[in-house]
Amino acid sequence: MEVSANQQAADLLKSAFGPGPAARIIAAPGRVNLIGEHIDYHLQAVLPMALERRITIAFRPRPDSTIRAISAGQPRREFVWSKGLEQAPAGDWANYIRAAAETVSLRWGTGRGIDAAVVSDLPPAAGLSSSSALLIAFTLALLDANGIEAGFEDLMDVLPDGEQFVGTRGGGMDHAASLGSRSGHASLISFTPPAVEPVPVPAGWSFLVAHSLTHAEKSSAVMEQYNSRRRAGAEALATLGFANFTDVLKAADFASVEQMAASLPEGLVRGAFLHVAGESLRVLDAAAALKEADAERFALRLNQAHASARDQLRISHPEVDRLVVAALESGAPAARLTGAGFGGCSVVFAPQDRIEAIRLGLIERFYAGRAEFDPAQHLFEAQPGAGAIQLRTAG
Ligand code: NG1
Repeated sequence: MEVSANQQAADLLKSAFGPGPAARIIAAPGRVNLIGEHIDYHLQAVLPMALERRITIAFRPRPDSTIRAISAGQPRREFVWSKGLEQAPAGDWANYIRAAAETVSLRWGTGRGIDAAVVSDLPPAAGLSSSSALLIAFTLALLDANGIEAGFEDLMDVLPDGEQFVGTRGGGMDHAASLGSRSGHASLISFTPPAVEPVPVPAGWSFLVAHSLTHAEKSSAVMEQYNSRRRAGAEALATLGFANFTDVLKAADFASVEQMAASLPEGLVRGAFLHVAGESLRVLDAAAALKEADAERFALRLNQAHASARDQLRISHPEVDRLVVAALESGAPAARLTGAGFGGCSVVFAPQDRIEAIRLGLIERFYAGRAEFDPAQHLFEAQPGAGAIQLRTAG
């Protein structure tokens, strides 16, 4: 019989830290972004969906302020929760736990620590937000252990900043999707103020997540690449005399965006402007197509988004491009890189009745002969899952 993630986490907790009161459980899912890359930090709407894959934490509050954590395949970590925590060395998973503790203490103060055990079925460094899910799950566990109630708005106020403890100056997409998604729905996320509009995924529409087998580890080099795209967008705004992209887009369409871009010098700054403004328009159109179940228009916007990420913002990777081509050649109407880029996964859009043929086509065209290929981790159908808030209410 398959052991549930909750049970696995509870068992790990007991074996690592000994028997005790019943474990409490918190789960936070990863997400796949359908469209809207590198625009959340410019406060433009994005369209991800939460996955049925998640980080699950079994935990017990402690009488003191020590935090102890264990995760399969990771070294055990322990520290005293105080204000102004120092970072652990780069790449250490303890940084996500420290980020959660620091996030809670900046807003609510320090409190009781926890013993915690983590299990995950989310592939790491794949652009599926495993790191944000870890941060969210620990934040919720610490709040729960201290009897603090925090709603979506409170959490959205602190989590994106909390993530910066680990080093990326990202936006709020991952946190909003992981917290506020609804099962069976994609999430149209806006940021001023943060809000999630659940949009039902039409019957017969499917998405495959396909890993390029190139890891977009948030190493300092990848982080610098990510942050440089953010700076390029800001520089374009400053050059054109706009305060933000919302002002750019007030009465803009694709043609006027091109016109504005023409006065920018050629290169990354122009590319970032074209990408961010164009992608913001594409997200709204793709969301409208999703609501109308217009698969052709939806696919067009996804394919355009990949071309823009590759050619304008330059965040793709040759292996991701090859994977996207393999998906299209296998009969998918659309495929694009998903997440921060520079490796990681692509999302493939396909009618349900073609999914199996596309999966087999990808194996033949892209994964054949790759010893590291593990279908369960690298090529799976994404089911639109519940966010942490819905998972919690469901008990
Ligand atoms: P991933 O793919 O999880 O590294 C990052 C950012 C998002 C967003 C995307 C690109 C973090 C935590 N996440 O996501 O906010 O900007 O890149 O669309 O920084």
